[in-house]
Amino acid sequence: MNELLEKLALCVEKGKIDKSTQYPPELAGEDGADELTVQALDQGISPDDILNKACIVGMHAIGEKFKRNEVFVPQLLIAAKAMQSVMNHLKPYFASGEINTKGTFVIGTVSGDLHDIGKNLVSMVVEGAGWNVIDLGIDVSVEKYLESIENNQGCVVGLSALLTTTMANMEDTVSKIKAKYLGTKVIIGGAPVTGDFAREIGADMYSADPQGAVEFLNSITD
Ligand code: B1M
Repeated sequence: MNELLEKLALCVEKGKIDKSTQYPPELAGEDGADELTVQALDQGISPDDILNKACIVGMHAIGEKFKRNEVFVPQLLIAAKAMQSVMNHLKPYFASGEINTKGTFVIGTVSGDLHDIGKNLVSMVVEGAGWNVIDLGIDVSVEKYLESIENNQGCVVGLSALLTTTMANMEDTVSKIKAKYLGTKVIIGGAPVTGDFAREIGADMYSADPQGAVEFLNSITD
């Protein structure tokens, strides 16, 4: 692989945002994701390659480590920040259609639930995997999900819940989505949620972590 893209993938994985950031200490003073993305574009490396061979590679590596409990929430958050600094440069290419996303993922925390830290992590890791993410936020009503599905035909939907009490709202949301848009795939997650619960309420997938959601999404498109 191109040496510059390898370096960029490492910056995303390690959370090296730009030259001025002191984290991680072993890369202090070196160019970060921000500068390397500019250099890659200047060298004529395609935005598609920057996304697929650096950004996605770095986010995949950190996502796998998080899944294996080798790194924790702060490391995942800082990697997502580095990923965002790459995305800032790539945004115009998404807008012009020069880079195609893998699909659209609509995510939100279900009605009555205000917890968003886990949902935000899933959102960032999925975006880093090359998906267009529409984040509906917290306390999302069924109507808001349905409206977003209507406006983004073919999207995959993600629901997060952190309270045992709002798991009932998750069930209601899944059943109303399936009643109106049967073919729409729904992934659920959050600390109290389980695979058994997902099967019980007719969701297509339960994932314990962001990387599992990415694997499911990629399995749909592959
Ligand atoms: Co709340 N809270 N909280 N809280 N809170 C819990 C969840 C609780 C377990 C604490 C406890 O009692 N030990 C408890 C729930 C008990 C239960 O339901 N059985 C609880 C309670 C009771 C409450 C309130 C009712 C407290 C009160 O007001 N009396 C209240 C409810 C408000 C509401 O939602 N209506 C409340 C409020 C809050 C704060 C606002 C103060 C704050 C949220 C801030 C925020 O999110 N911006 C908060 C917090 C921070 C927590 C704890 C401490 C941490 C949750 C968290 O962010 N974890 C939590 C206790 C705990 O877990 N130790 C607790 C880190 C996060 C990365 O993990 O969200 O599980 P998690 O996400 C993981 C996976 O689950 C997965 O990926 C993530 C990364 O691995 N995942 C998905 C998540 N969503 C996914 C979706 C997917 C796939 C994977 O696909 C779509």
